Parts: sequence; C-alpha cells; structure tokens
Amino acid sequence: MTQKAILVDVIPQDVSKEESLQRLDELESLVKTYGGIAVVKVVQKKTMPDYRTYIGSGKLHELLEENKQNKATLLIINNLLKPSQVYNLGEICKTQDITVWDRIDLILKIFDKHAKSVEAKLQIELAAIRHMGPRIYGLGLELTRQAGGIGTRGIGETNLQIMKRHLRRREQKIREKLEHYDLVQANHRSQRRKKDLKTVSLVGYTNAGKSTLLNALTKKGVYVADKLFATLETTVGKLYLPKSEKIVLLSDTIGFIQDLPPDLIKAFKSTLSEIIDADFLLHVIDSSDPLYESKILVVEDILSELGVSNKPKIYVFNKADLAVNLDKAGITDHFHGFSPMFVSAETKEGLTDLIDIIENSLADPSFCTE
Ligand SMILES: Nc1nc2c(ncn2[C@@H]2O[C@H](COP(=O)(O)OP(=O)(O)OP(=O)(O)O)[C@@H](O)[C@H]2O)c(=O)[nH]1
Ligand SMILES: [Mg+2]
Repeated sequence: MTQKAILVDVIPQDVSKEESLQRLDELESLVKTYGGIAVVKVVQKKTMPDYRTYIGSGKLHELLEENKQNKATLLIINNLLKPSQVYNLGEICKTQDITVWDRIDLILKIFDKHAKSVEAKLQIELAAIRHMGPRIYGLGLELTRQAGGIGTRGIGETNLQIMKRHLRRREQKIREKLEHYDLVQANHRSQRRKKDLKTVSLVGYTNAGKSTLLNALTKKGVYVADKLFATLETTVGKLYLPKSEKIVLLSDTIGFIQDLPPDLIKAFKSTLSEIIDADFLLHVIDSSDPLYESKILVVEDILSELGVSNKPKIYVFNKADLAVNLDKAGITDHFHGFSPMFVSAETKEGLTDLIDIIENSLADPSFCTE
C-alpha cells in the first residue's frame, strides 16, 4: 500500500522562492522513490527551529487537525533533526498513528529498499546506527526515562547504556566485515594497476544521468531510473579508446544529494573508494535542471569531504537534449578549468567528443593523478 506522507521543510527567512520550491520538489521525489505519496506539503520559514519539536507547535497542531481528513501515516521533516526532536514529535503524532522521520531517515529508508549487495546493506546499517542510534529499534528516550526512575539509580547500567553498548558492538562488527570488502576492492584495483588499466569515475548529483552515461559508453546494462538513488553499488565497465586502442575502466556509483552529514558519507567509504582511487573524475551534471549550479557545489563539497577535491575533473553537462536554451559559451567560460562537455547520454549526442577528451586526458601526464 502506498504510504501517505506530510512533508514539512523548515527554512531560514532569506531562502528564495525558487530554492524553497526546489527543496520541496526534491523531497517529494525522495518520497516517491521510497514508494510514498505526498498529501500535504508545507514550508515553514523560521529563523530558529523549535528546540523541542523542530517545527513550531502551532503549525504541528494545525497539520494534525488537517490530517484527520488526509489520514497520512508519515510526517517527514526535510531537515536534520536531533534525536530528541524526532522523539518528541513522534510522541505527539502517535495519537494519529503517524511515524516521524527526518530527511536522513528517509534517505536511509530508500537506501535500505534499494540495496542489493551484502556490502551495501552493511554500509547502510552502519550509517543508520550512526544517524538513528537506539531509534533504529523503534526505541528512544523512553529508555532513559525508565532507567531514571526511583530505585534504579546507581544499580549498574541503565537500559540506554546497554543499548548504546550493543550498538557500539554491532558497529564494530560491521566495520570488521566491511574491511573485508575494502581489501577485496583494493586487490581489484592493484590488479588493474598491474595491467596498467586506468580508471575514470562518474560522480554527480543523484539523477544526473551517471548510469545512463555509463551504459551509453560501455553497454554495461546498469539500472537506470527516474528516481533518486537508483544506484547504490559500484559498477565498473570498459570503455574502448579508438585512437590508442586501449581500454579504460569507467566506474559508476551512488549519487550525491544536499544535506548529507559527513558521517553518513563516510559509512559508504567502501563504495566510494573507487572515486578516491580514480585517475580522474567525470562530474556528470543535469544541465536541464535550472538549479544545476547549486548542485555542482553540493557535489564539490562532498568530494572535499572525501578528500578528493583536487582530483582532475571533466564537467559533463548531460541531458543536453532537454536543455535547449543552455548558455554553452557562458558555461564553457565559467568552468573552463574543467573542460566542460555537452552531451546527451540518451540521444548519444556529444559522446564521441567526450570519448576523445577522456582519451587525450589519459594520455596527458600533467592531467592525471598518480
Ligand atoms: N532526456 C534525457 N534523459 C536522460 C539523459 N540521461 C539520463 N536521463 C534520464 O534521467 C534519469 C536518471 O538517470 P540515471 O542514469 O538513473 O541517473 P543517475 O545519475 O545514475 O542517478 P542515481 O543512480 O539515482 O544517482 C533517467 O530517467 C534517465 O533516463 C539524457 O541525456 N537525456
Ligand atoms: Mg545511477
């Protein structure tokens, strides 16, 4: 059954109308990707979120009143909340059987739904432990309360401490298991290096068309969908370079999105290690998206988090077939350090030129990293 959701975005006063609409649209796409449907969408302009419930209590009660008709079962706040705020909201919304998630909870639920490999599942569990803590088990601060009751003080551990210890152990165990995957991947990479195979990694905002481009360039058959986070695993395909008659490996992986906490990104380290080790990056941009520039910045920020901001990059402005009025000259000028290319992975326009520049870049020792 499709779950009905109430979406709330709390933004500072100075956010533009365009950006605020785009934030809501993105949240709605995330909800759709999860398999839900937005029945109410609200933007609350607030300089300081409410300390207890994040959204203001007046707005919250208004939403709950309205929901007597809508009967949504999810309340999703498009921000990063404190565990206590999610808990407090949950307590208030319990009366209407509404579950409360913040933006990261939703992203984690999507990841969880899409993950196929054991490795991806482990990484998601690790990220969830870090973000949700005891909330993972549907348990929250009530544990602290119980433990704080009369008679329990001073008698060994509280339930919350037991839970935290359990989570720490689980985290440790996951980390150990992930180390195994790190080793396997590191091994693959060193094999490739021995064979003198270079790797180019596709990076970009989610839904930019990375997997479509990988498929167009390598016929790899990666899953493509008009969904956010269609890809969670890393896929490597071979691209034939006609001039040098060599092969280069192209790797596609998870897309980025705004407001991802660094801890969460780090949980995906083993998936993202392809990016870290690549000879250079193709930053794929959806040029039909009016807000592509701010998304470029989000991606660059995450690359910096990963410690790869200095890796050589080519900016690939994809979906050129949809972006008819694109100011190509302006973009070429503005991003000249990143050799902007205009392509359509869908119609294959511009791909020959892209392959050409990949080939030239690989042959240029001053361009590639060690
Ligand atoms: N018109 C048009 N659509 C495209 C193009 N490239 C990709 N798409 C569409 O854009 C959507 C997203 O494409 P994907 O290749 O799944 O995007 P991605 O960057 O891999 O996304 P995630 O894996 O979700 O991060 C799909 O519906 C594609 O068919 C293009 O050049 N033109
Ligand atoms: Mg993809």
